[in-house]
Amino acid sequence: MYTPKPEHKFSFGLWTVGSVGRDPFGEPVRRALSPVEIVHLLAEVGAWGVNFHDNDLIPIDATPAERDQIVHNFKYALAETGIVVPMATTNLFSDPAFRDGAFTSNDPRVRAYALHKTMHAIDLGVELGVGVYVFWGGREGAETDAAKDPVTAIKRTREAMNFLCAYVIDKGYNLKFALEAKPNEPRGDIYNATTGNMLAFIATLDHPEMVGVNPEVAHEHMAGLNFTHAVAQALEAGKLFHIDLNDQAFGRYDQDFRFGAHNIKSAFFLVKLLEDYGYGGSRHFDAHAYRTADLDDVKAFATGCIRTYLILKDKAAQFNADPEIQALLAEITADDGSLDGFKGAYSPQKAAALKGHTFDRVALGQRGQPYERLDQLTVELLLGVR
Ligand code: DIG
Ligand code: MN
Ligand code: MN
Repeated sequence: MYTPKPEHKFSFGLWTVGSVGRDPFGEPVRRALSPVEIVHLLAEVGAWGVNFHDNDLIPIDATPAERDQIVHNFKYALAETGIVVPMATTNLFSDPAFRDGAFTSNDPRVRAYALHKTMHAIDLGVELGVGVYVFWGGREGAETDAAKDPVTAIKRTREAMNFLCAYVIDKGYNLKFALEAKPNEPRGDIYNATTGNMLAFIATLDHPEMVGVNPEVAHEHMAGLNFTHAVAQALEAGKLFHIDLNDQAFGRYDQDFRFGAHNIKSAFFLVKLLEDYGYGGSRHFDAHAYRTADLDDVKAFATGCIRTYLILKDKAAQFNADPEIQALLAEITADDGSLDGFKGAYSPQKAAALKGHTFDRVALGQRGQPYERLDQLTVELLLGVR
């Protein structure tokens, strides 16, 4: 019943199931898997797609011959398994060259190198058939605002994005950009900290139509925000080009937990939103197994991400078909049509009539709503007793 199918579009980055379990306080605990091994692992757990940073696939110091061999072997594994490559991105955060950022670095040589590296990574992504290119500015930030004028940082980011949009247009690539926000870590503060910031920033670009967002559960939770509301705003604006699914306790460092592992209720409302609105993009799990996991538990992690999404998809369908829940929603949103004349676009006549209308304010304040009953029914549905 919860078996993944290609049409579910479940994808994982090479860096997710390939995580060796390194953290700021500990060395790797698992053997590094090759991209080919990861493709086969993802096929085994029923994934549809695999994503990568340029250097997840091609080591930063690989020779052209080594690059070609790696790409050849990767393409062969993709052909063998039927796994596709829906998204790619650039690692602009690991190499020491990016210690003070990439596009926002105070060093113009680093800013130029970041564009150089990104163009080559875009070419590689297009060669492998990606349709979405993600930008996560992990080092685009500051520990002291004495070092960088935040207005200058915004202008540098815009200059880089405009240049790269123009590159994609010039090359005739069929590619969309998705900007991923995070409030902090690894920098003390990261610019464009939330999905809302990114939506505002996109509107200032030369080609905003090419650029959307890639919201991540953990990153909005780190900012103390309701992830479903962030996704709803992106969806409503036609800017939800990709999504990073995982889980995260509020007020913690970026935990990148298995989807639904911490807050099943918020995961439910997110899945309900995506399914109710027919989101057609990847369901990308940007998460990794606990450091305590061995390879079998890594596979259980990936399977768990998928199963939880499918179970919650089923729960959302149950919610939409539950007679008691739907009756409450009908009651809550009831409209007798008596004020229909005031709805919709403005007109001077409508404004005059509305200003002249008499409201019983006291009566308006006396109406209660059965939200406790509704939420309890939702909880009981999630607990499997409805
Ligand atoms: C971190 O959440 C970032 C990187 O993993 C990657 O650049 C991006 C794509 O999912 N998410
Ligand atoms: Mn994250
Ligand atoms: Mn992410």
